[in-house]
Amino acid sequence: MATAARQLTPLPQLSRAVADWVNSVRELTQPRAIHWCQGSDAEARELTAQLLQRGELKALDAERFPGCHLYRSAPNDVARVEHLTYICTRSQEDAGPNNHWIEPQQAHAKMRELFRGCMRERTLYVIPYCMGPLDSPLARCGVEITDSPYVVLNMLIMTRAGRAALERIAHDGAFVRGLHSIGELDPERRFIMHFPEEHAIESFGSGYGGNALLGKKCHALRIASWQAREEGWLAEHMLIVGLESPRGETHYLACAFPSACGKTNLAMLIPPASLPGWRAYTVGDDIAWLHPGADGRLWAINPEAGYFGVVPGTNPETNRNAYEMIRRDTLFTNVALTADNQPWWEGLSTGRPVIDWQGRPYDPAKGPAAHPNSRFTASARRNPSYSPHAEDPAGVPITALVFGGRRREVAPLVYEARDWRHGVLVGASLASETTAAAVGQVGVTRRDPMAMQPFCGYNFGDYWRHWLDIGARLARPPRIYHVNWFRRDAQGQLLWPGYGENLRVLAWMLDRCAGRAGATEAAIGCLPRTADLELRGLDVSADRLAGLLTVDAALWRKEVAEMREYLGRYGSRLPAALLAELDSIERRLP
Ligand code: GTP
Ligand code: SPV
Ligand code: MN
Repeated sequence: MATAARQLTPLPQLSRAVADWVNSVRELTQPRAIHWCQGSDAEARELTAQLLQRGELKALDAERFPGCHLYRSAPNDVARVEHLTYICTRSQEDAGPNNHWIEPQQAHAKMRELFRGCMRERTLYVIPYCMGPLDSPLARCGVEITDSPYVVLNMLIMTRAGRAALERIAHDGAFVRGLHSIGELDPERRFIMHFPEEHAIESFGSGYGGNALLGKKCHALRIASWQAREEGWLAEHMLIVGLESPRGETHYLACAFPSACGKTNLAMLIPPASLPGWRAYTVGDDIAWLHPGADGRLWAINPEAGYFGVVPGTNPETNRNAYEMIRRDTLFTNVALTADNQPWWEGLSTGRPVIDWQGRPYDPAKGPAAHPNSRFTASARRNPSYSPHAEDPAGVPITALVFGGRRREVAPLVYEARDWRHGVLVGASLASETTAAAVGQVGVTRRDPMAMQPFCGYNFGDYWRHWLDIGARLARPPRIYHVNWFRRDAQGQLLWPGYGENLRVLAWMLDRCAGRAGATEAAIGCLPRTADLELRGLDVSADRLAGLLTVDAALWRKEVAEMREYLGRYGSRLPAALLAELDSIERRLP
């Protein structure tokens, strides 16, 4: 039965394929109205006004936080749900041991029953969006259908959404289909399904971040990683930062750290005062699409247009850029409030929470005031360190790739891979303590290859092979590094100050790439000696530095054995080159 759904805005007759799909979803979900997103400021203001009126958004102190709002998600819906996230390929082997899998027809049938009639009292929003600059040949488009106006507001900030994207879709003739409904926010009826072979996503029952803003992890990583293998590029969970040295040269680094392990902070880094002449420029804070260029270098674009960043820990000392950025026109999710209606979170040294993230009077006995995974949504254009090259259609050339995890021991502050092939093993070996960004236990060390464990849309064995193939195509490949800002001493104290001071480590990398910096060779790769790092003005004792740069052979033997066991799970899909690299490390260990 076709509904007489009211069209709130005229259907742009640009793409027949989009219109046909919207019609079929309308028949399935039975919305009361359809709204085609235009992407204008007026539209965002109108949606905000509606949400304020319905009590779903709260305006924050207009004087100190102009244009800022608070949204509280359902308390059972505050992070990604990896156990409910599936890759639905025809062959289970193609999804690999790294993904949950359901056969696609079965998955569609299950989702169809959930979506049937689910928008009856709701408006269906059609969000055409472009991931990447609208004029970039590296950008790719999608359309998200959702019944959550909060999702629309986020997508308007996070992507290039609206009429211009629809025009590009009409021109490209292709788009990723993302269907989303918050359903009843029932964790028992919550699934995030991906169909890489169909370039389609179906997400039901969650309104939160990576589960619901389908352009982000679902499209730009899970589906895009699949597209990237088909087309010969890489879709990665990486920030992109440009560093201008006192010599006046700018180099770009792309860095993969797992969720809530420091990408946004490194992307917006403020150089320490003791290192004059350095400047940092943000290109992206979460996702990089990397393409081999005609010049033999690797080129990167940021597919996103905004930041969906971790709030706790943001303050003028750790990240002044973010702190300034989120003082206006920002959408806060799940932070606490002060008595005078300002947002508050753990890690702020000023103000005091009186209302917690669930809207209850704050009681320390009930846990933190702000949710540990509370987030800000802000336009990249509001970032004081936004790179003037962030929207270059060709992207920026990458000098170094960096992998990093959150590890209290084993991994030193930094080491350098011998070559691309070794670097792929370094990425594949990434392990990190789990964080509040996903539902589940926090602080458990798990393997998270390339920081893509929750995000790779296919078998990791095939993915590592693809990485090796990309390297073989690069005449001037970036050097590859591993970092760990989170190493601790025996008392549990962090050894490294982190944040802006991380520049010292990045500067060493760039000097290495330019053939200027020294290193010492260890079994796991090359490490700086204390003398190779610029330590002027840094308050870290020689003991702590030594601790940061130690490679404990016994711990590394254990690490290699764990890695061998882990890689073994990928059976015949595992490239033999990675085992050869692992053997070579083991042979070199004292
Ligand atoms: P996602 O958005 O989940 O992908 O996270 P992210 O990788 O962008 O992490 P983010 O930069 O938001 O940092 C997460 C948490 O780690 C915040 O609470 C930060 O304050 C903290 N953090 C970031 N960088 C550092 C660092 O260099 N040292 C230490 N100790 N903590 C850091
Ligand atoms: C992450 O968890 O890595 C994020 C936040 O960047 S989310 O959009 O929820 O995936
Ligand atoms: Mn992320």
